[in-house]
Amino acid sequence: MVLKLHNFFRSSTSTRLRAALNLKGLAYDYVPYVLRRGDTRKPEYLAMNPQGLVPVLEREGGSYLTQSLAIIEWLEETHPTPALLPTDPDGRARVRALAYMIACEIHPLNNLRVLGYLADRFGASEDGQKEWFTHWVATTFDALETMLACHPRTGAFCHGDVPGLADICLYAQVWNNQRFGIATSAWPTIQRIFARIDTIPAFSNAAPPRQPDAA
Ligand SMILES: N[C@@H](CCC(=O)N[C@@H](CS)C(=O)NCC(=O)O)C(=O)O
Repeated sequence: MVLKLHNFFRSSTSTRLRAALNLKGLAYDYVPYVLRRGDTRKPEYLAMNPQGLVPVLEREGGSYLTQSLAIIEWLEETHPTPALLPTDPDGRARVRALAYMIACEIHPLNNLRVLGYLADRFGASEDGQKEWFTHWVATTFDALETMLACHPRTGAFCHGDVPGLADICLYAQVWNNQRFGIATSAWPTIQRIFARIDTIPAFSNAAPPRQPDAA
């Protein structure tokens, strides 16, 4: 199977997908785009993904998958091992809840186009955008810290001692936070889990600075 990953080194949704592909042991061709230059607004990109967002996973024969979590679930179904979700329904619900806290409650509010709209439409300064970004991270990370610190199924990773979907989302978000100067030390359990995840090559090789288009 030849896979092409259309992505951007600093995009956290791209980091998620790179980590998932690496964990599944799937090779891919890396196709970089520069978001601020408007690469993903060009007609040829919109033909792959009318939303103009990264990542897109192109499969042999030129069919495209969009939305990082949907793509990761597709990977999980087509390449079940190693599993990114637990086998029991309660465990799956917990891992999905942790992942969605980041993917649904933080990322959409802090996306580049949202920050750009705040600046263009409401005159938000760089400091104002940073305050907005930090507010929405802290709102969810405070709750995430409690949910991780207090739950008996939290282990070396978000759920037990095997990395999975929640760790993928957490890892990518912490990298994104660092770009905005948000230290993880306020959330000790998240910090501990991030440090553990970062020791795994499938993750560290997916990190923004390791990508070919990193500045
Ligand atoms: N929910 C989508 C979000 C994709 C997304 O927002 N990607 C960002 C980069 S992390 C993007 O392409 N932003 C371009 C923009 O905001 O203009 C997913 O998980 O794939």
